[in-house]
Amino acid sequence: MTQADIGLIGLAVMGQNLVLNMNDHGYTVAVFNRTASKVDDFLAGPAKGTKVIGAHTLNEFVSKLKTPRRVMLMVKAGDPVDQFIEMLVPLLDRGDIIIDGGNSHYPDTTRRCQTLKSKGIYFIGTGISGGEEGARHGPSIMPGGHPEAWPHIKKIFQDIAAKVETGEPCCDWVGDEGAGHYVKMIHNGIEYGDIQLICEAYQLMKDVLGMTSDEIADTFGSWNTKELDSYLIEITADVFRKQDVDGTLLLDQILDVAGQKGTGKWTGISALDRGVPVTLIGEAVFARCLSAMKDERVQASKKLKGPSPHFKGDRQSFLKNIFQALYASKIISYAQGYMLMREAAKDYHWKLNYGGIALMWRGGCIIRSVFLSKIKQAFDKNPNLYNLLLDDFFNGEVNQCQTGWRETVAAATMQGIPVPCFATALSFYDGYRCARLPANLLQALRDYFGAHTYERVDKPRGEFFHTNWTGTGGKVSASSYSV
Ligand code: 2AM
Repeated sequence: MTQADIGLIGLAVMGQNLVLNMNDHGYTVAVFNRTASKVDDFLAGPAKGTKVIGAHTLNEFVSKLKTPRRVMLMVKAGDPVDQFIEMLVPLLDRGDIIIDGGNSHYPDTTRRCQTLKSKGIYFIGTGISGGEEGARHGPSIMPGGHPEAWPHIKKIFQDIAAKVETGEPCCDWVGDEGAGHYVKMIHNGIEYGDIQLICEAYQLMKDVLGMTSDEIADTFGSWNTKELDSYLIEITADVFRKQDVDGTLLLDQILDVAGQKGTGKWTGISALDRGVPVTLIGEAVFARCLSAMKDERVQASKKLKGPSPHFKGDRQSFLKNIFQALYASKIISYAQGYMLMREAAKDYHWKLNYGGIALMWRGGCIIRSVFLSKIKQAFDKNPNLYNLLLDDFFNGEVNQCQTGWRETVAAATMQGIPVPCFATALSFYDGYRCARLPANLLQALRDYFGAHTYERVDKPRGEFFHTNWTGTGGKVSASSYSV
């Protein structure tokens, strides 16, 4: 009987395409799906003529697998993953491997690692990015979990992953427990930021410069040959050329209400939990929330006054400024994302390979870009690089873009155009490079109204002082509780 190299459960489009991708690379894949008819449809349709083996029960599916058995789940995140794990465990042996390739939240992956370890089953939670196309022809794959399982899946995963120009696969071991899904979550958060930055550039081009869709398409097309060379900029140019059935621009018919599935929000929550100022992704999530308040915005637009956009000046230099604002803000966003990964790695005792993560994102995934090679190079040069902004290359790039970036934020503000991500990136930059922030006043106020105490510049860190600001308060500080 033919023995499958790997089994995959969940024949939605991502699952199907991964199976076909594995098949192309010479692997025999067994497949199963809750709705068994989809197995037959797949075998008679997209998988016709391949070596894919169908199974109609879980027992049959497991019996087709070589040992150690490798079972990949591509089912809806949440309960379905736990349900399948529960059904699979009695059918598997010690040393077999379950891989969750869905968009699971990383704490679930960590929990599953712990539960399965006690049963002798290895577990891997892997982020997979690149959409349907990526899954079919080479996604970015970010696996984490039990490292003992990695040698058993490394070859398959690296074979099916996207490759960079040098031939390196966009897949490497990320770290223990939920590290793979954590890094995928950060990828998605960064994707929220990248998209919002593009949208802010679009609004300035359209509402301030009054550019036509063809002009905007050409501009993004030319940006795609420069430092911003990336998948998202490339498809943006395409979008500005896509006509609706009646020959008008399709984009103009699309409602300005953003959807979201939660990974940007999870990134923001993780940033707040760890106290890391990932402001750009936060603003990108809130920008989607604001867009979703369509009816309220329509009402407010009739009442709330502001300047009407108009443009005087040199159009080409304003466009260049927008480019610089986008590029500099993007650098800030990635620096912030990396700051968050570093803190999470500290909290969870993960050893993350930061250059490797840039390489995994370099190809195959939605945020793929030439820019990520520069991040890889920065970490190759200095694996202990504390912040991307401190790398000479990125420091130089931000510096070069600074004037255009400031001009863009200033012009947008004066013209009444919202640029939450350009602006928050600039505020972060100015805050990060500020040796003395006004938080001395903040501490004074907290001590004034709540006796929360403060540290002094002329005393060692960790010594706390309280002042009786009005002369009427007591001497007792509130250090025994925090609000
Ligand atoms: P289905 O084809 O039977 O709906 C993506 O939705 C994949 O996850 C599909 O393969 C789907 O199976 C599976 N899925 C969704 N919810 C599920 C559940 N509660 N139990 C098992 N599989 C589920």
